[in-house]
Amino acid sequence: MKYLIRSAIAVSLIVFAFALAASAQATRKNVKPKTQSVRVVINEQGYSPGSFRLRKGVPARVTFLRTTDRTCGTEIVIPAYGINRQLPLDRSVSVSFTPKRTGEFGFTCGMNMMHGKIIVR
Ligand SMILES: [Cu+2]
Repeated sequence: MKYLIRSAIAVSLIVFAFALAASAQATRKNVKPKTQSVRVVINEQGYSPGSFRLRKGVPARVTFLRTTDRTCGTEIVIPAYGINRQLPLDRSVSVSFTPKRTGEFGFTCGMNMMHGKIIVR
């Protein structure tokens, strides 16, 4: 009888430990990052990366760096967020916004000739 009780206690302790570990993992997965940041370089090939992902509801900082004078990417336009900024050569320009809706949102140069994509999940 004593043996049975001891094994029952041991088994429930093990189950409890697993349940604790599982819930800790679930909590970690649900924690949203406070900010997110991405760097985009404008070189002779265009935007690099040409598309990137952002999480909805998390303040984002996207930094653009134009490293060439051979493209027309001297301005960055993100219509969905009302962003339109000059990109001086070799100078980082950061824009900040919080993605409110999921979906795909384009960014372009000032003449809408170069194209990139923001994917909000
Ligand atoms: Cu252009």
